[in-house]
Amino acid sequence: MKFVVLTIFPEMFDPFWDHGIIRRAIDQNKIFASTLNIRDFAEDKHQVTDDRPYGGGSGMVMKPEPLAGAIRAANRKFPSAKTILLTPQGRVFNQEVANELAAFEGLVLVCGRYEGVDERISHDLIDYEISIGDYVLTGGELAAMVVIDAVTRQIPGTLGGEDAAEKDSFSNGLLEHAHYTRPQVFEGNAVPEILLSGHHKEIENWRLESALLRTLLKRPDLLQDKRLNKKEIEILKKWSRNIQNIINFHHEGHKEPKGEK
Ligand code: 4FV
Repeated sequence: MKFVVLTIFPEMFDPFWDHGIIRRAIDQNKIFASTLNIRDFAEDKHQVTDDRPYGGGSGMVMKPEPLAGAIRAANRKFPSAKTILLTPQGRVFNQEVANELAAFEGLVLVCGRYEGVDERISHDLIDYEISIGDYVLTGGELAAMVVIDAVTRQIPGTLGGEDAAEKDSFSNGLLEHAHYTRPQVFEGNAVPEILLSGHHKEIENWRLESALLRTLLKRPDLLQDKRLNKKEIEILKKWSRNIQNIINFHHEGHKEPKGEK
């Protein structure tokens, strides 16, 4: 996967390229990462990349010429790459979008600044518009880093275990199960016994129930969009029976509530 970031602040990416899984992926040639300074494509001697908006109003707009020059240079270098503009106007980024982008050979990421970029750029030179969320940033650089980070994780081998990404949050449409590591007891809180049992099947079940419960409590919306498999439906049915029993117990007088483990 090739990443080319078009920005007027390329130095913002130095620490990003230089740490953690991104650094290792670069060292292992799993990804190729580079920046192009949009200023270098400004024709005037002051390398101006912004100007006042037609129609008046506050703020500045990124000029089309330097941007078009930079995008065309990147496309010449990586003809098969898709060109993405980071903008609040775009398709909201999530794991599904990350998986789709990871299938491309390369991504040219265009980072806007000021009030945004001249509309003629989006219209003629951009393949996809991506937003990392419904809020306004001072620039597209942080959004580009978010996209590069999430896409890099989907490149086989960047996470160490070949299949690590498959076990991710959202990879199966659920939030991730609870994680524990040593010490076994921390400030009086012990790690769930099952995780120390070595019973891999039971541990797997526990983790599925943990992921389902956290998703049910924290992001029930995700359960709406997800196709639940037989096992997941079984667990939800069991919980719903338990909850119904408790409700019945409280409604119909205090017979011993029947509960299922
Ligand atoms: C943004 C977002 C974002 C808009 C004007 C940069 C700013 C400024 N990019 N997801 N949300 N961009 O707010 O991607 O040029």
